[in-house]
Amino acid sequence: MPKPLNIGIIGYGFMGRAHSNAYRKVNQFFTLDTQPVLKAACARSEDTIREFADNWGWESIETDWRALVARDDIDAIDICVPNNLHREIAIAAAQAGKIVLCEKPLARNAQEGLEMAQAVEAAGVANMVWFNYRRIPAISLAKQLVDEGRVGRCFHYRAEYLQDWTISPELPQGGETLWRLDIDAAGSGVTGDLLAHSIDTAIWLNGPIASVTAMTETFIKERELQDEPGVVQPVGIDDACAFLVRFANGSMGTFESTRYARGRKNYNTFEMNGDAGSLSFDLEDAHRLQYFDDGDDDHVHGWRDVLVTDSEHPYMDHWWVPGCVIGYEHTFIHALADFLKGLETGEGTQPDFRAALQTQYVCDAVLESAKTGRWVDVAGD
Ligand code: SOE
Repeated sequence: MPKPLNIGIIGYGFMGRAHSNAYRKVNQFFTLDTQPVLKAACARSEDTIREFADNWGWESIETDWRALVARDDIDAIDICVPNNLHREIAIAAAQAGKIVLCEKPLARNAQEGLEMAQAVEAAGVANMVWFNYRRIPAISLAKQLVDEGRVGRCFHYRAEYLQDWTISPELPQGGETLWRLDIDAAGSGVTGDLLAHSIDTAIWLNGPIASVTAMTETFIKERELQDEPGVVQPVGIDDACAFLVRFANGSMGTFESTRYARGRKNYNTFEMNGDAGSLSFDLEDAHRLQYFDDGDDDHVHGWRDVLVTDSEHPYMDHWWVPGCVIGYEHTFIHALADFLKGLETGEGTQPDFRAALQTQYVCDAVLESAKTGRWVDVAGD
């Protein structure tokens, strides 16, 4: 019998649902010695969290996260609330001896992230940030190919993360569903929300980022508040951000993100070009990895379109027969399976808070460079 791990989740939105689904499914598809138990769900509104808990099978509810953290029957706290609450909850949970799982980005800025990393390390509790895109089989395969030397010496890394859902000036900011547009809740706009994903993937595949130069733009300068109709306030977030980087390994990178790319819904792409080969990925075609091998014979030199659904591919032996694709929600199941395995072996799972802090340092450097117009060296531990 797997050992129960009692989970207390805080938040019920997009990520509350994605994580709940992972807790429910992980033991069906992965053989593990640990079984997450959906023990308690927490949010301020009793009606809302009751409905959420009933839908997903959470055994009990709380309306105060401090009460959840104080419960003896909770082993792990999962933070799925807006970014401004991550720090306080994570530190309290760590001090209470709980395992801490946190939705990305780790925090609003590196200072908050550092305090969180120090808290989990001081308490000696397991921790992970849900940078789920690492767990897309095609991206995990890209990592495998990089580690096998198939890209070789990397010259270029290119990432784009484009959406289009904030173009309307009528869209309000703040409140329960639009906190990503509120600078106080989110900490930044596309930099912390979307580019954090691109940066996490880039560091994983191509190593640390040494310095950056950036520009940001806020296209809609003021918006009504969702919670106070008629009240209009300046917009503090970056609607779009583009930056250049120098990686520590000598390669150069370009990153671009916006929520104003009409027609782009969740266009999260990267390309790497090395002396031995190239890799290219697009989230809107997530089961494919494009690979160019310079070692191929001349007469078949060309990009390979690898359909990443075979049992030899990362994670795919847990799913269906070759050719049957999996989806977005599976990335959270993979992250959870890796986390539980890391707990069982004592080896931990990446990215933990300390690793996710490196992404936070890059985000801070990007925002500073956009303000000063100068190249900024990325801070580090
Ligand atoms: C923003 O629209 C968002 O929901 C991000 O917050 C998620 O992290 C991203 O993966 C999908 O887009």
